[in-house]
Amino acid sequence: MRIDNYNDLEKKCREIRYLTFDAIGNLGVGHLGGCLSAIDALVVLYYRHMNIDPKNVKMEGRDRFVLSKAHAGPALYSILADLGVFDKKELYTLNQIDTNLPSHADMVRTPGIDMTAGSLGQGLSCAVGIAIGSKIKKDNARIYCMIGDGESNEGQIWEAAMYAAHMKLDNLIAFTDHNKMQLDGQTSEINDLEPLVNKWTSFGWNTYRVDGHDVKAIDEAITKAKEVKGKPSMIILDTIKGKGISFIEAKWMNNHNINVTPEEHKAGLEELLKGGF
Ligand SMILES: Cc1ncc(C[n+]2csc(CCOP(=O)(O)OP(=O)(O)O)c2C)c(N)n1
Ligand SMILES: [Mg+2]
Repeated sequence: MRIDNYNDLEKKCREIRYLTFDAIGNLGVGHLGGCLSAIDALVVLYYRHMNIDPKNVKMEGRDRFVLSKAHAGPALYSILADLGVFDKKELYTLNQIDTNLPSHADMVRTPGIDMTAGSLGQGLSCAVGIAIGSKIKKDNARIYCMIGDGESNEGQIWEAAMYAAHMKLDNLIAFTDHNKMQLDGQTSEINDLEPLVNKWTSFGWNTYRVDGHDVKAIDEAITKAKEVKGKPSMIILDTIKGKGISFIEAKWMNNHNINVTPEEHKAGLEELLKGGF
């Protein structure tokens, strides 16, 4: 499960982009922009850092991941399928009647999902609660969470931020997928987050800001964050909404939840294949 070198991690990112785009393309619609921007960090996390057992997803003391921007569920499902938590064939049931893979990640429906989310703003609070529980149980688990930049406009994020620092949750490492776009506009125009590093730092968090498509930079930030004592850590990922497929990236102003025509599906897969697996 663990991938030791960065070339292979980059290759895994391309494979996960392929699986995710294929599943959404097969359905014909989905949250492509925010899935594709998140994939590199999710891959680094799952293939290098998460202490989980894909054969026993409820393992006591395992690390947890809360995908607070749960509309990126399809990206996480591709990773769980690739790790063998469930069959890759299930990816092609995405968001269809009776599926185990709804568009938004749901712990009741999908093996390997640690928390249900979808109502933006709530997942970080859940992660704080899980991190407190883990401290009480002394099970040495790490709790990871990913929020969006648009999601960071929710007040509840900042309540959770304040309380995590108050509780000195050094077992909590969160990411902001800072792709600069939300559902229908640019975060800088809707409710600007900057200076974002200063905000998290002043809320008492150990904070990094890295290129969210650079697997080495992401890996180094997580590695450093794991060593920090007495504070939670935030890793702000500068990302591109729709990263990895040129014509989806080009629609950066409008690639949040979009239709994929059969022609686009084919063209996107071809482009991803050219990157090489
Ligand atoms: C409380 C709440 N309000 C609105 C929505 C609808 N919604 C889903 S995704 C989204 C935009 C989120 O933007 P961002 O956090 O930047 O996500 P990303 O760009 O990574 O897709 C919105 C408004 C929601 N899921 N929950
Ligand atoms: Mg965004």
